[in-house]
Amino acid sequence: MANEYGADQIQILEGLEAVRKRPGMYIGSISARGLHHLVYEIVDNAVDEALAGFCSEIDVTINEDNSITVVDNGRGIPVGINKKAGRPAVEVVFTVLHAGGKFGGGGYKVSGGLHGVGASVVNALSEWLTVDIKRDGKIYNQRYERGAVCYDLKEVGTCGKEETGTTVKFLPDKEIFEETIYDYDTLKHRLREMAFLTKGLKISLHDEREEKKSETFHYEGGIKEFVQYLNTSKTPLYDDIMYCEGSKDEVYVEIAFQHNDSYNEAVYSFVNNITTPEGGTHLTGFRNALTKTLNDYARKAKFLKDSESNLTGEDLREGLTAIISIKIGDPQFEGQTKQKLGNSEARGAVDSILSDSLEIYLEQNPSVAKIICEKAILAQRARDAARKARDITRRKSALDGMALPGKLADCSDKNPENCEIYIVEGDSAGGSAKKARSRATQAILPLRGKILNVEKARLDRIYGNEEIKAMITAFGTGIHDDFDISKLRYNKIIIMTDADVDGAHIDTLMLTFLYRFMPDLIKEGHVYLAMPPLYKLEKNRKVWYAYSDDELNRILEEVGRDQNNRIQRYKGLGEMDAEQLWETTMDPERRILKRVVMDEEAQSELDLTFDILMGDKVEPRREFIENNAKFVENLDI
Ligand code: TSJ
Repeated sequence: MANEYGADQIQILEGLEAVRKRPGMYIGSISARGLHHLVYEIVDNAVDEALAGFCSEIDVTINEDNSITVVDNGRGIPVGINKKAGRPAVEVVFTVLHAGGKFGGGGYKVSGGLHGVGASVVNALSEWLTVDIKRDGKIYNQRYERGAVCYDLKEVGTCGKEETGTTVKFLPDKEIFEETIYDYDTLKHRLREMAFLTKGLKISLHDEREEKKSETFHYEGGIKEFVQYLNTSKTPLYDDIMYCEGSKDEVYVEIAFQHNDSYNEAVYSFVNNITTPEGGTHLTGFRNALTKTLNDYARKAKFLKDSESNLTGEDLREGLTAIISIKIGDPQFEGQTKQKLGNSEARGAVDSILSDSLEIYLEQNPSVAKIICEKAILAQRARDAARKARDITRRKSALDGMALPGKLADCSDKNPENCEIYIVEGDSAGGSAKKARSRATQAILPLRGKILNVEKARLDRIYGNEEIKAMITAFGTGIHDDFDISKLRYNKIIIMTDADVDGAHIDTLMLTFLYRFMPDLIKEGHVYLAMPPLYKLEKNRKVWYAYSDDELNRILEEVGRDQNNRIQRYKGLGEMDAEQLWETTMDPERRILKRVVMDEEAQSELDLTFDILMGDKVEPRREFIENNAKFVENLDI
């Protein structure tokens, strides 16, 4: 080693050794999540340079060996001797823990934020890391292995004087990480978000592995374009995207929003470019300003009469897509997961900046103001109607004890532990299922046609829907605040639909309803999908059922592909008689069920996966199950 070993160097190695011993403490996890964090950490440093006004482009490459290269065209990390450490500043950046912001040149340090742990942590957790700096017409280079300096910073060439920038290349350490393969889409998602949050900054991503890919994200409009992007598949209620920015009490605030014709609120908040899913003071400030300013306007413009009550925040945020992005010097995070912003000055800053601009905007754009107020007034009415409908159902169930839906063929066993309910698509399949079932323990509830998409309907329509009302009363648990899982009347809720596209769509709609209104049923593992067979094969008076094309081929291999084979393709449950339906899909001894589960690792909560459960007597389907166990249905359509 070229450099001399003093007390300082030993301390440094001890510091980075602590990172290697407890990586989770510094990057959260050693799973794929932590692996990707390494990239964000390095990119954050380059974004800081952009925020300081000296960098316009960042290039990220996943190399063939899953190492990562990040290049920026900033000023280049300083190479001069840092007085305190007696080493080049760049070496300090990569070898001293928490050295990130020590010599910052003003502006906001993104990397000081929520998971900003500094480049030295990335270095400590990399098999190797190299840095190349172009500055003052020279190119400098240094290499590290598992955090240790390989050689002193050296000059390796020259370049044009105005040519400046930093290149960092690193290979995550296989001794540390459980997963070392980078996922293109994960990086793409975060880099696009970064580009939206930093207007004017151009960020490119390249994949140099087998399937070569490349994309560039560059938004002059910043978060205004972010809102436009989020509303791409929606129908905006007006053309403008409201935008404002400003600073107060050393908090820089940027807000963009636009309403669409849906009923969902999609408000995302960020602090120093990091998402705050649990909100905090900045979100509170946003909500206060929006509610107060719009109510003041609605009264002044006589959309609300003196006798009428104020529009609630919830009403005003129906169909709202918004981005709130603030930059703050010393963010304080609170709550159990330390993800909720606590700085009180952020509340005031967001509130006053939005209130001032929104008031002026509404005055100048009365047609937009009118649309927003009218949408909220409709939402208010729907909410009142929904409350009344809910009160009626509550009173009903209190009076009649249990008024079960007429279409339900209930089971006779009254112990929920033994009972299951089949939700069946269509009256005719429902009829077969009623004949086929085991009366003691299996209840049948036929549903007519497609069920309501609860993502696209207001509460009053949802509560008024016959199919949904029937399910709610049959399950017995109530919904939302009234939900009580101990009242569940069936241990298994089994959705049984045709094995075709329409059936899959109905499954999705059903799961959306259950996920939104009774998520605990899914969390506690009470929800299942039935698996009807796709084919029936008859030969010499013997019968086989196949649940996939692969399985059909396998059976054909076994029994021989003779002329006299009779293969029937089931197009729907209705084509099976009661006996066949029992044998293939409902008999607990022989059926296959998929249990719907929430995927803990998945990025979105809405990702549901399936565990597959089999009847006891079926052996040859194992392969099929292995092939399908990873099936994921994304409900966010
Ligand atoms: F994190 C990191 F160190 F690995 C890293 C830093 C990685 C990458 C890709 C870029 C950077 C980085 C750092 N780009 N630009 C900078 N800028 C500075 O460090 C810098 C430059 C000049 C001055 C100055 O005051 O003259 C100050 C700073 C902090």
